[in-house]
Amino acid sequence: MKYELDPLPYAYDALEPFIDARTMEVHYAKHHQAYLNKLNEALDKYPALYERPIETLLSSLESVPEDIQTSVKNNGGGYYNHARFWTFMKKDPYHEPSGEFADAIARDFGTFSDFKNIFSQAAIGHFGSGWTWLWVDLDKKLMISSTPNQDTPLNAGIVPILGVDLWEHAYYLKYQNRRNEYIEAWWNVVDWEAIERNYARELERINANL
Ligand code: MN3
Repeated sequence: MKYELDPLPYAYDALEPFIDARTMEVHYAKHHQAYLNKLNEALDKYPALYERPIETLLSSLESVPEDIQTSVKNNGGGYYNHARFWTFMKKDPYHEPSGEFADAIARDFGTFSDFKNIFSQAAIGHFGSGWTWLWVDLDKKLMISSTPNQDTPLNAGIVPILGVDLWEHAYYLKYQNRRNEYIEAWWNVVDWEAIERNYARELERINANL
């Protein structure tokens, strides 16, 4: 079966005033949809690949036929990155992490505010389009890194637990070229409960593979 878009888990205007409704609508219904359409178009030549979970497809790109590898990397990456991105946000979230995840932030970055600064600097400093991610390494340490374009960290065996879209289409309508203001506003809609669950799931996955 072809890949499909999950419904956006909230209304287009749910993240106002931090992320405006028009941006959310264009971002989901046009950009995310276009990555999906192009991914399916590429896979139409090799329909057996539809059976692979998207994570598997992207983490083993070398096993994808060469003539569609670039398209799967770019459009499959765009499809996966955005599907994750929507779930990292919600309306009126708790504004600080708690529990084990909060302890890990303190251990690896210092205060919560230190963590946000380091992550924001990585996102603001990333040249051009891409994503900044938070993930857990094999020593269970929290790590921050960025990828260009629609590349995913899955290629390197990394499953991100949080990430922010740095493409101008994510913020240009409201913030124009002011990526720093967009990132500053974005923190207000990060769903820390979801990120805590992602963190717990990653620890389980890492423990299971050790
Ligand atoms: Mn985007």
